[in-house]
Parts: sequence; structure tokens; C-alpha cells
Amino acid sequence: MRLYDDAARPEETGPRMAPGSNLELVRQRLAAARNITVLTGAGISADSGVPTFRGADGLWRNFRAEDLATPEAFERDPRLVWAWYNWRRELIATKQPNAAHLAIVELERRAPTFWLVTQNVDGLHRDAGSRKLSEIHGNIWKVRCTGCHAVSENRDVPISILPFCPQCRALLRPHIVWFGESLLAADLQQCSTVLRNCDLLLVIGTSGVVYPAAGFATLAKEAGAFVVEINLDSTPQSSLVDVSLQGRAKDLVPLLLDPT
Ligand code: BV8
Ligand code: ZN
Repeated sequence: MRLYDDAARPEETGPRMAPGSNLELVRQRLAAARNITVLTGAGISADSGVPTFRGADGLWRNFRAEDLATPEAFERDPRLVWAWYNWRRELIATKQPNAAHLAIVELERRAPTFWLVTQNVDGLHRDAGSRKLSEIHGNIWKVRCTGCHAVSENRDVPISILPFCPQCRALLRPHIVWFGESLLAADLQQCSTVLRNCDLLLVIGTSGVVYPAAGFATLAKEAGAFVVEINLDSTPQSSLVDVSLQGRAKDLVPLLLDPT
């Protein structure tokens, strides 16, 4: 069964930046910022070939989140849910970080204080070398025991369609935050701290509709941060940010660091 049409997306004509002065302004702000927070979504990994969730080629075009990404779905049909995650693991295993992931690693190296918050579960930020990060929706390469709650890394591709805990024999589930589940308290606390304290927030490749992450740009703005959005399209956050740069993450993020 082919679950996703992997046909190449038509190439855009390049970054659709509004006035060049906006890019220059962001470069200057970024170079001067002492405390930088970055929030990423599926759009940053789209440039590596990982499908996004919403939009024309998005996963939620062909699948219902209620059937696959809720605790109720897993209770009802764990085989179906694991089959879907297995398919995504197989797909993600073939993908590599792109220039935008790498530019964020460089930003972490340069910035006096830095934190990356990602909604992505693909692990590509970690693969790229990011270390100061919170994967607030979990990680597709981790499993969690429904019995003893132990979390472990599991990179099997494919993973057994009904994996069981080696310790207590209970069913394992993906270590992913599903709809209707709370994010980890420690992650929420860390997000609150970095959003309140940052002087610059970069929001990259997220549609800005899934809470609580959808509220992060507002939180940072209210705390006085300069907020920059990088996205192919406009989003519900575009009107509240200071600068909205339209284009591909892999083109724009490196440009912010190394002027050409
Ligand atoms: C919570 C895991 C407290 C699956 C994900 C009614 C019932 C139940 C819950 C709710 C409800 N109403 C509201 C809620 C809360 C809910 C929510 O926000 N729902 C929305 C949709 C209405 N949130 C929650 O449930 C959260 N928990 O609030 O706990 C609670 C408890 C009980 C009840 C209520 C509240 C949990 C949220 C976690 C959801 N988990 N998925 C999996 O990944 O396997 S969400 C899913 O969306 C993904 O994980 C993803 O990370 C996330 C966000 O999506 P994006 O990353 O933004 O991706 P998207 O495709 O949407 O957009 C891509 C963007 O990139 C686009 O803008 C595009 O233009 C751009 N782009 C594309 N290519 C590029 C690009 N940009 C730049 N360059 C490119 N090349
Ligand atoms: Zn267990």
C-alpha cells in the first residue's frame, strides 16, 4: 500500500522575500541578539523530503488525525497506529538534515544564549547536531511502555508491528504527544522560560494552528521579543510578527547567518 505520493514538489522560483531591507534587518537583529529562541515545524523538514501535515501534500489530506494520532485511536487499533508510524519511520530513515537544520546548529554555536523548540518528531535537528533543544511533540525514534512508562530509543526499521516492553511485557507505544494529550510539564516549563527571556524568536515552517505551540509567538511578542517568521505562505501569526519572510527554509535560514 502506498501511503504517500512522494512525487517531487515543483521547485519554487527561490525565496520570495519582500523588501531586501527586511532580510538585512533580521540579520542585524540576529547578530545583535543575546538570547535567541527558535521554534520549528514540519516546513523545515519539508526541504529534506519529509511530508508536512497540512497543505496540499500534507499527511492530514489522506489520513484522519483522530484515527492515527490520538490515545483513543491507539486503544482501539494499536496495529493500525503502529503501521502508520512504521511507514513514517521507513520514510524518515531515508532523509537527511538540510541547510536550514545546519544553519540552526551554527546559530546555537554563535548565540550567547540559545534554545530550539521543535514540534517535529523526525529527529533531524538532533541528527544535524542541535543539542540545546526540546522536542515538544516527542520523537519517532523513541518508544514508551504503556505499563511501566519506561522510554527507550528504538531505531528498528521496520519495528515489530506490535512491540512489547522487554521489562514488563506491556505494549509499547510511540513516544509522541498525540492530540488531546498534554505536553511534558518539563518541556512546557522550558518553553515558558525561553520565550519569556528571549530577545529574538525565529518561527520557521509551522502553520501555527496546533496549541500550545501556536501561542508561542504571541508569548514572546508580549515579553518584548523581536519575532521573525519564515514560511512559504502566510499563517495566522503573520500579522503579529515583526518580520515575515516568505520562502523556503533551506534558502532563507542560511542567508540570515551568512550574507552573500
Ligand atoms: C494539549 C503528533 C492540553 C502526531 C501532533 C479539541 C480536541 C482535542 C484537543 C484540542 C481540541 N481543540 C484544541 C485542542 C488542542 C490541540 C490543538 O491545538 N488542536 C488544534 C489542531 C485545534 N492540541 C493538543 O491536543 C496538544 N495538547 O493541548 O494538551 C489538552 C489536553 C486535553 C484536551 C485539550 C488540551 C497536543 C498537540 C500535539 C499534537 N501532536 N502530532 C505525529 O507527529 O505523529 S501535531 C502535528 O502538528 C505535528 O506533530 C506537528 O508538529 C504539529 C504542527 O504542525 P506544523 O509543524 O505546523 O506542520 P504543518 O503541516 O501544519 O505546517 C507546515 C508549515 O510549513 C506550513 O505553514 C507551510 O506553509 C510551511 N512550509 C512548507 N514547506 C516549507 C514551509 N515553510 C518553509 N520552508 C518550506 N520548505
Ligand atoms: Zn514496561
